Amino acid sequence: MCGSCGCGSAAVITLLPDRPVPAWMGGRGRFSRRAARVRYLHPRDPARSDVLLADFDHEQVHTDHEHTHHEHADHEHADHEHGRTVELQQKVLAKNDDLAVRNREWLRERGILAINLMSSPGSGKTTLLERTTRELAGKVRLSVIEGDQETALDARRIQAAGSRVIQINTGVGCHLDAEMVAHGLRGLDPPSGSIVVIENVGNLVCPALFDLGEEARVVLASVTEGTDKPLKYPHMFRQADLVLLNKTDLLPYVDFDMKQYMADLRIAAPDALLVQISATTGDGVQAWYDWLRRRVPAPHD
Ligand SMILES: Nc1nc2c(ncn2[C@@H]2O[C@H](COP(=O)(O)OP(=O)(O)OP(=O)(O)O)[C@@H](O)[C@H]2O)c(=O)[nH]1
Ligand SMILES: [Mg+2]
Repeated sequence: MCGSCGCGSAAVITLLPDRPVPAWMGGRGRFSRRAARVRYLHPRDPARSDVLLADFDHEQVHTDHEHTHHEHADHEHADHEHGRTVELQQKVLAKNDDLAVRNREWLRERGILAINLMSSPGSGKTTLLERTTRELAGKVRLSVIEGDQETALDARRIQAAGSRVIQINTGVGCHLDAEMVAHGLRGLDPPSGSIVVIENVGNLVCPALFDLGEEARVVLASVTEGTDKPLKYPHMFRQADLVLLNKTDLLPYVDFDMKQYMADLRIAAPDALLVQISATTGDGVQAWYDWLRRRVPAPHD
């Protein structure tokens, strides 16, 4: 899991004896500081775009790791023959879950539905959201939270397509968390009766662990990633309400076994709906639009 921020709280890490122990695990290595920034891009007015809404870091979270480490060092560190095993604490995830509950309440009180869109890097999340923005304009009120380690490139694409958008840059972090999304939601201020799609940082591992307060989870896979992903990344697929299999226009050119994929997905995510799409050509996207439209919440007065 993500060693940079220690978010894999239940992870067991084995350090080889000749490697320096990083500071957050009690060694003298460099302390890893994780910053996050939230920026707003107005859909039409560049003068009101790129406003820095929040600039915060997660030093406290890391300090908690350190603190816990020193307090419980005797219990948690076991010396093994070939290394040192450290069990990290559940604190980060527990704190995140509390904040996610608050996000969910915040959204429910306002009649807003949030969807957590997750995938590997480059599966086509932003391409799909650009098309969705254009094709559902005037039918569904949509806004987007963009999560990337750096740049506002994806937010600018969404802005150009016409949706309200907030970019969250996670620095070294490899996933969004509920605190970042809370900042993003307040900056975005989506209207009642609308949908917010949260494009998570491209990563098939860590985002699956972090509840953001969403109502539904969508995993976007693509045929160029290979057939075996549901079995190799079961945590990501297990929690999906909908799996979109993208880039089907490339099926004639890639080695992808659709029958095997469907069978494996049934094992990893028995209840997930599978929809085959091409975000580039638009094939199959109507089923995604129908799925979205069925979930539009009633606006509050
Ligand atoms: N052939 C084909 N290419 C696609 C399709 N969808 C996206 N792409 C291409 O895939 C590349 C990555 O697309 P993005 O939409 O940026 O992917 P992403 O998941 O948002 O990427 P990250 O935000 O970096 O994780 C781009 O070159 C897209 O043009 C598709 O359905 N078919
Ligand atoms: Mg993207």
